[in-house]
Amino acid sequence: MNVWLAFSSPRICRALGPWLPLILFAGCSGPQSALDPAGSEARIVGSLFWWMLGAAAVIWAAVMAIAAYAGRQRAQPWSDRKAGRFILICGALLPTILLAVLLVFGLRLMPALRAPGEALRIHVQGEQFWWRVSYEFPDGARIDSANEVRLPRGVRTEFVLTAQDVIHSFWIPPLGGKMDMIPGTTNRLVLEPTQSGRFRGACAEFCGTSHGLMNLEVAVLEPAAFDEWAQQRRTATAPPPHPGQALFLAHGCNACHTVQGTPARGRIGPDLTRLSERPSLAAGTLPNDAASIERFIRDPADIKPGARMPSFTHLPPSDSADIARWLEAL
Ligand code: HEC
Ligand SMILES: [Cu+2]
Repeated sequence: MNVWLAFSSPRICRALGPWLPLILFAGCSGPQSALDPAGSEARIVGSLFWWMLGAAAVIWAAVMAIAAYAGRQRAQPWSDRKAGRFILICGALLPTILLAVLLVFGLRLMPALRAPGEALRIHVQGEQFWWRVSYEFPDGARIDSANEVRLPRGVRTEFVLTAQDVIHSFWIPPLGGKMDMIPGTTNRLVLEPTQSGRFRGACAEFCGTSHGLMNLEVAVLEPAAFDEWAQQRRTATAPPPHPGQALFLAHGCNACHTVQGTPARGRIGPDLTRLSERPSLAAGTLPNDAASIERFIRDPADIKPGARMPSFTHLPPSDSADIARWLEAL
């Protein structure tokens, strides 16, 4: 049954109406909610939100009470002096005090959001419509990846944010506030995840046709698991032999993509080294399996309008299937 039809009945409307706002609370949890904090910065932002909401409720109630008081019927009109004092106190003094308290509260939270990061630094560059990711370790070693960040729990990690083409915005709601990614400028954001698990970020600045298909996978690992993963990635090994690798090179995919341990060294598109580690494909657009990889290779723009990868509809189906199987196993 169409649920909206139910709302066309006045009786049902009256019965359900008062409860409708509760439905909004369904958005208060999940891997992409700012109201379900899993990081120190998100907890600060979350507490600011609840205090602001509480203050707004108090202000609303006060304004309603003042309006009701001012609008009451009176036998005698107010004198100019009394009316002037009423406006001065209720219209200027009270709002100034309330807003000043909120301002001081907000400003006091800011230094904690600006504390410097620790050892790990992650460079993230916004692209149409994906994320270029490069981990920088204290010894200068680098790991390149795309569309996913892995973070050690409890470490203040510094994100170095830039953009390649247009303005994007980096936002992992459960971990902290958002930060613009601007071409020609470097912005820094420090986040400390406090819970391990999988979360999701999104581009928060309209950046073109597939802006809505630009998600970022986030995996917060226990520090030991993170170190183990980083160590594995830093010692690059060649993928096992597979006919897909030769086809990948023969069809020119290497012009844009890197796969470590192979001759593919392209830098225009996402790094595909160990693609199988990522939970999704094309920035959270498709599940990461051979069938989706093949679908994406044949016609990327069909799945992501405006994607900067040419379509490969001309490939013999057996070639695209082999390439997809090779990538799926990386
Ligand atoms: C002209 C450059 C270019 C060529 C050539 C190219 N790609 Fe891409 N590829 C891209 C770009 C750019 C993206 C990112 C698209 C997006 O998500 O917006 C991409 C994304 C992908 C993805 C998804 C990656 C991820 O992180 O989820 C796969 C898989 C892929 N390409 C495979 C291939 C294969 C296989 C070929 C050869 C048949 C190929 N590409 C040829 C530029 C290219
Ligand atoms: Cu974007």
